[in-house]
Amino acid sequence: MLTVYSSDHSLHHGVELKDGAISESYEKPLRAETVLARVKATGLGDVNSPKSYAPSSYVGAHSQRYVDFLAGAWREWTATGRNCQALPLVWPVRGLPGNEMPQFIDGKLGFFSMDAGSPINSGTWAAVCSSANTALTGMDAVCDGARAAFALCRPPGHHAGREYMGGYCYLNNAAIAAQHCIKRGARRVAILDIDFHHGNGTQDIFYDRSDVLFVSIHGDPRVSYPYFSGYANERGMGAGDGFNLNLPLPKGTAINEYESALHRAGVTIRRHACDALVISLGVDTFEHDPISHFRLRTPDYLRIGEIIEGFDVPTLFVMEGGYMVDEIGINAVNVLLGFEGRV
Ligand code: Q9C
Ligand code: ZN
Repeated sequence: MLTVYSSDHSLHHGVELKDGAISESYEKPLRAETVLARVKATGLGDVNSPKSYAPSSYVGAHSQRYVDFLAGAWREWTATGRNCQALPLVWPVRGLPGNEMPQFIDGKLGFFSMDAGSPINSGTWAAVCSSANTALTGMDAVCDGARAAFALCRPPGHHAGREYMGGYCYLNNAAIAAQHCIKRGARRVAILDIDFHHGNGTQDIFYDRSDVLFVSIHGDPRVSYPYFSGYANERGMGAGDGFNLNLPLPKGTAINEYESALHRAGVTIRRHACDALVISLGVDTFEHDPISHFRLRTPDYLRIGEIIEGFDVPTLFVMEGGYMVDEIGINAVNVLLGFEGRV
């Protein structure tokens, strides 16, 4: 299958607040480079650069004012005389009114974020646009008739909501691709999120819609990030009631229980009778992932790809998380090889 990739992702290299100190983020450029190397080593298929899209292509999944904030954040931050990475430090929690967008950058950072996991530096916006354009280019290939495509996106996207960044994410690449597919004439799209973490941002964007089904398999939010969403009773609202399915699983989940959840997801996806399927492909479900708690092993990813192929829908794979860099390439590409029957 076609892979879409740009080295522009490396313009973004963030920091992480962890254990009371600041360090290099787990979400680093070597992740995408390792996946690309494995794509080439296995001969998965052609590797194309993303096409350019106007930032208006991101509106729909996101609000105009949020896209404007991301585009201008670094300039507004450095205009205050600071040259370090920008991180939010104050949030409108329960009990604070929090409805007014602040004018000053420090306030905007909190207004448009869910946590301090998405630092902004000089290259962030260029990398973020390139990542979204990678997903859009992959979706155009699928809309033009490809059985499948792989958008090797970085930074990831599934924690980014309609109006917020967080969890290493800025623009929601999978949601932007799904929205683009609808805009190109699809009646129904499904998004299946197999990253270890709940795809809270994707859920947020489509929660009140019936045209885009969202299904997520993830670590139980009672004990895993993002903690405040991903529970089974979140089923959608209004027209979207019944079009959001969360399948939380306990810490330590291995392939047998994971496969059962994947088959449950498949039943709901088939019932949706969609024109296209987007897979939020995180491989932080791996047994040795440094920040996650499932126990999937390298051959299990081949099986996951085989099962997804059986859903029988044109499919765009969008790279999300996975932080065990040594094995991120083999695990992610195993899903794609499994999909292609190369097992
Ligand atoms: N010490 C994605 O996988 N940090 N984002 C959790 C770990 C946030 C993960 C705390 C993890 C975000 C795309
Ligand atoms: Zn994740």
